Amino acid sequence: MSKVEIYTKGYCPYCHRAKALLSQKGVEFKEIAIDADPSMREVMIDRANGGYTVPQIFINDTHIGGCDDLFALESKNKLDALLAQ
Ligand SMILES: N[C@@H](CCC(=O)N[C@@H](CS)C(=O)NCC(=O)O)C(=O)O
Repeated sequence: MSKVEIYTKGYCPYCHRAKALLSQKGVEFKEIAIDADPSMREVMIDRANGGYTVPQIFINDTHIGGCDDLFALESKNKLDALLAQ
């Protein structure tokens, strides 16, 4: 099963949308709430090569991007293969 990590904030419609898609697919993910632990914001920005909006999503340590990027993979039928790795 793939390792899925998602950096989030509490009030973030894009985060909710991304998590809903993953949940709908039955994917387990690790959520890192950067508002609960601000030091994680720096970690997120570093791992996301400067990406500072939430969510930032990683599958098996590969940076996927944000919610729109996740849905773009889904619409190209590429997400399931990544999640199956
Ligand atoms: N296109 C981005 C939009 C993400 C976005 O705008 N997120 C908002 C929160 S919902 C954000 O991070 N705003 C800047 C901030 O909170 O510092 C995506 O699909 O993930």
